[in-house]
Amino acid sequence: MSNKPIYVTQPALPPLEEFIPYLEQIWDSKVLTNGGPFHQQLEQALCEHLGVKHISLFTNATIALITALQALRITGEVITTPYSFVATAHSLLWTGVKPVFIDVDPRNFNLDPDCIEAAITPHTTAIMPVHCYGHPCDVERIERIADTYGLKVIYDAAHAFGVRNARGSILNYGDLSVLSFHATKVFNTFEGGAIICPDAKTKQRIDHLKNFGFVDEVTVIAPGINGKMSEFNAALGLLQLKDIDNAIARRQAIDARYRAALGGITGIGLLSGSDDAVANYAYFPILVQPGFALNRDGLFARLREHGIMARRYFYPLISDFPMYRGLPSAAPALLPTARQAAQQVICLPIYPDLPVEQQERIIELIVSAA
Ligand code: T4K
Repeated sequence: MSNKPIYVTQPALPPLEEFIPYLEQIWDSKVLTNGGPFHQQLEQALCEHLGVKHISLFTNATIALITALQALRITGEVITTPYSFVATAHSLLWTGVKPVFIDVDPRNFNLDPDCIEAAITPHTTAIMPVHCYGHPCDVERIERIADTYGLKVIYDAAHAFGVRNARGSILNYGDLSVLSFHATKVFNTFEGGAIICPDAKTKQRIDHLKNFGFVDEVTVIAPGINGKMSEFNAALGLLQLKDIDNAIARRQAIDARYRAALGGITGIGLLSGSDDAVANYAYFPILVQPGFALNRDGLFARLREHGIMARRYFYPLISDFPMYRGLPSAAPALLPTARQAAQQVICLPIYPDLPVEQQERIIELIVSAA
């Protein structure tokens, strides 16, 4: 067996020869960016595939989050989770907004709806939850709270490509949702992202904001940014979309194998995901709890010694980074569940091309350490 390291993920890529005709079209037309034909086709194709009304493509999810906040003119304070990738909170600082961290739900590590109301102040304008690992937030409760207090909701849906509940796409909840198409995500365009929005007027504003605020050649309506996805990335996205169902099915098989093998081990906790959701199997987090022979970092080190480059997503908590830890809401005592999750979690490798023998090897390393 190869001794090559096994990473937490590896991007799915189409056969190179299938991409060449797309590149030829770009070379022929010389349209490289600024809303060209592939950009428009991918927006259309994604709306159909995901079951959403409007999409605006971006260079990455971080710029999309910043633009989403700008589009809705969010100011003051935004309630969010400390248990996420740092880009979630960074988007707030970039727009001059104060993040207010609250604890997470122990069942799925998403924003705990029970903690939202106590965090609302006269300065609160919005909630920014994350569908962590692609597991849906309690969207109905968040909607009720937001409606009661007149707050906007922007979902960081970076992990949630294709995820659905009984009513359809999870991306249709809230005022806006933001997807990531980064190389490490279920659906990738190398780098990329998107904002999903419910109405054409909001999409138009977002489209202006991602193009410096230009409305026409001589009119600029806001200090927008350059967030446009290029034709190269959009063309790749069209090709990637053809294989996405197969890619997710292969992830599902790995998820099932891990669950069957690891579910019964004392001291290893698994997140159950959501009952009624169509999942995307973006990540496979395990929790190393008291009762297991090694602590989390012990198991993490054991895996690394054997070339298994699992990751501690999300450790450290965002609220522990220097630019956040002075905030009153970052106090460790206020975030016990998030803190425990960050201390116990390891995300195991999961990606469509992960060979069965490697899956078995990872399982064996954990089982034999128990
Ligand atoms: N919100 C949330 C909740 C997010 O999770 C993220 C991103 C964002 C917002 C922002 O989205 P973007 O602005 O990125 O669109 C990675 C990704 O860079 C980041 O996109 C992702 N979340 C985060 C959870 O993971 P790192 O620092 O762990 O990536 P890296 O380079 O260590 O990659 C992990 C492994 O993947 C590597 O060990 C090998 C493999 N890999 C990676 C890349 C980049 C490849 O095989 N090929 C590749 O090209 O952050």
